[in-house]
Parts: sequence; C-alpha cells; structure tokens
Amino acid sequence: MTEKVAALIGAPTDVGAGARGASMGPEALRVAGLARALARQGVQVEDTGNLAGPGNPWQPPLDGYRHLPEVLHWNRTLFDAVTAQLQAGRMPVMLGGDHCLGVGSVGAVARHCSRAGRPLRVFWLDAHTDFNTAHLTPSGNVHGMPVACLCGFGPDELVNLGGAGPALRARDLRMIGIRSVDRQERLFVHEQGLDVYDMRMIDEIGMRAVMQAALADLPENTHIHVSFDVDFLDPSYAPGVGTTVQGGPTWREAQLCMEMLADTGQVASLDIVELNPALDVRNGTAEAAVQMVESLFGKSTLVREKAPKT
Ligand code: 4U7
Ligand code: MN
Ligand code: MN
Ligand code: MN
Repeated sequence: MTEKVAALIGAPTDVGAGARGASMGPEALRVAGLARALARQGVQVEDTGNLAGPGNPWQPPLDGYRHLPEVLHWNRTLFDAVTAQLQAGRMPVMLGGDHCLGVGSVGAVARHCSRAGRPLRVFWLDAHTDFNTAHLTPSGNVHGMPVACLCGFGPDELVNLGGAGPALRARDLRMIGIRSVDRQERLFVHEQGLDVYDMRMIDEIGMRAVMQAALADLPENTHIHVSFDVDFLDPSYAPGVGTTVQGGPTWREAQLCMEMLADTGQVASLDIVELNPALDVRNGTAEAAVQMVESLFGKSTLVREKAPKT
C-alpha cells in the first residue's frame, strides 16, 4: 500500500488581510502539532518550509485593492509550489497566511485537475463568502475576494494566474458555515448562483443534511479541495482570527463537517488560512484548527466500516 504523503507549504503573509498577524500562522500551526496529528492518521508528512515573498507595506487601497502587487507575488509563488507538489503526486497542505492565498492554491489545484480531466469540488469552509470585487468591496482587502477571482471576477493577473480564463466554475464550489456577506456581495453571490450553506441552514436542517447535500452527486475520482478559513469555527473556541463572526458551528458541528469530508476518501488538497497568532490566546485557535484537520484526515472515536445510514 502506498502511503499518502502530505507536503506542508508555509505561506507567511498577511498582505491580503485587514489585520496584521496571519503571517505568523504557519509556525503557530507547526507549534500546535500539525505534522504529528497528520502522522497519527497514517499520513506521511513532508514539511517543505515557508515560501518567501514581499513584506506588508500597510498601504491604503489603490483602485479598489490593497497591496495588489504583493498579493500577486505571493500567489504566483504559491501557485508554482502547489503545482510542483501535485505533479510529484503529493497532497499539498498550504499553511497560511491570509485567504488571498486561495487564488494561488485553489487555482493550481483547479488547473491541475482540468489538465488531468479530473472532476474537482472545492469546499470553502468560512464565515464569509469571499466574493467581493474591487467595485463591491467595503475594505479593499483581497482576502475578501479570492472566490470572485477564481471564478473570473478580478484583476486580470489574478484571474489568469497559471492559465487563460477563470480557474473555477461556480458549480464546483460548496460554501459551508457562511454568516457574514456584505450588502453588495450578497447580490453578486445570488446572481452567480453560488452553492451556499449558511448558518441558518445548518440550524434548520443540521450539519449532517447540509454535508449530504454538499457532497451529493460526487463523481467518482473527484479531487476534493478544502479551503479551511479558521474563522469558519465559532469565535468561542477560535478567537485567533482577524475577522471573527459570532454564531458559527459548534465544535461537534465543525468536526462532523470534517468527518463527513474524510469519509469520502477523496480529500486531495487543503488550505488552512486566516489563523492570526497575534490575536490568539495561548495558541488555542491553532490547536483547535489542528484538531479539526485531524478529523478531516480520518480521526474518529469508533472504528467505522462506513457512515451510518439515515
Ligand atoms: B476572509 C469582508 F467587509 N467581507 O471583504 C471584506 F466584512 O478570508 C471581510 O473570509 C472579508 O477572512 C473576510 O473585507 C475575508 C468585510
Ligand atoms: Mn476566507
Ligand atoms: Mn472568513
Ligand atoms: Mn479573516
């Protein structure tokens, strides 16, 4: 049996965020024991270290974007690193860094799948839809725009990163845990028909039914990418993020989401983003994120043959 090999790729930047500190995320995840947690789940881990890139110039937005040249630089570097790991047959695990990095990471995965003719489904676990554009954004922060960029709405350099035209189709996306969408962003989300499972739906039908719906009609051989924004988690146990939003999934709801993804056996790449150690308490948010990732890689209480039937 060939063991799964996960390649950790640190991307220590906060150029896309509205608060400084996510640049310390990769090291905080390592300190919280990410590699050991993956090893416990039978995954071989290769830590490729941190990518290098520009610092944070801390400038106001220019034409609707803050730090666009720096965002572009980081995403180009990340795109190449993720592509190299996919080509080597490894599972890229990107340690952010803020969520602007989703453009490079998901972009690389999407272009790789499209070349291989492999179906892709992206799970965006987040309090936010990250579907702003330069015209819609209230902040200019690019971490609020990666999904729009991936779907073709953004600056040319980001939209066409690693290929011509959008990397992702809206129908290949599932968003879970959403509870903060800006006024104008909301209309655009609706117009583009994003498949959003918001907190109200989780309240009303439960996480199990939400995940069953989001995983429905999954073609065999689908590459599942999970983009895990740590602010997906409720701030009561994940305060160490720049943009906390009350009313997130309970610990068990979040864990069930991860467990049901693990049950597919098809998770093939992962981002862990938006962890901000400067805002954390005794690295507790990093530890919570690591526990969730361990569930995503198959940690379960009991030995289970398969998921129980309804
Ligand atoms: B994250 C925000 F206005 N929508 O665009 C914006 F509320 O990657 C927040 O999900 C974006 O953490 C949050 O600035 C980006 C804001
Ligand atoms: Mn996000
Ligand atoms: Mn978020
Ligand atoms: Mn955030």
